[in-house]
Amino acid sequence: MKYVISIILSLVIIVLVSVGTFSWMQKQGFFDTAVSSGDAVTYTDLSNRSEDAPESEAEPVHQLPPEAQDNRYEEFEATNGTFDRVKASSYADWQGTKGLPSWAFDADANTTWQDGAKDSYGEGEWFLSYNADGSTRTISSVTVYNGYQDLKYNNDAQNFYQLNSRVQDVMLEFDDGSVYVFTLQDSPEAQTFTFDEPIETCYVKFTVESVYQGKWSDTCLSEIVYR
Ligand SMILES: [Ca+2]
Repeated sequence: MKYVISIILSLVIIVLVSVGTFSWMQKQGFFDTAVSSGDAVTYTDLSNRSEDAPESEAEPVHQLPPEAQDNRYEEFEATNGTFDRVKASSYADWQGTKGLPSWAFDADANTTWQDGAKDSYGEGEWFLSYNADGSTRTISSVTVYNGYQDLKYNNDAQNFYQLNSRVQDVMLEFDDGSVYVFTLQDSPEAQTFTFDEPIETCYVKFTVESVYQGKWSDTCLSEIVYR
């Protein structure tokens, strides 16, 4: 029994001495790292890195803009090729007047989009063209049929092309961040603009920057064709 008590006491003393020594060494800075005060510690957060993330020659990321998922803008089918969906910032839909966004993308120059902004001529209104499956297309040019083209409303007795407003300056945006601007003539003739290099993109955003003002503030576009 005496031996057992001695062993226990010895162990307690050893533990107390060890703890005391450790505390003293800690206070003396024995365990401090070699970083001197004032050095900034930097680290790389790996939590968002995927295993197969490309290193240097990264593939371009083709991502639709937020408007494509924004339910405030109605989605329409586009049937004139290249992209199969279109949204617009506004469109006319009131008594006696209708101008759906899809009518500027239906391969028919006699059907027409009209802007839905009641207190402006439609400056800043836009179309977003994309595919339902998010896939890309390679675009070399854009052809625009400006204004209200329907021949049955454009005759000697009346001229809806002149009465409505037409688009003047246009801005085009692509998913790689590139931006193109061009100026349309005030003419119902087809007008084509060709890019220096074809652009692979999952969307094109077409924004009306300025207009040729008609008697009415409704700005019209009869067809926009990306090829
Ligand atoms: Ca049309």
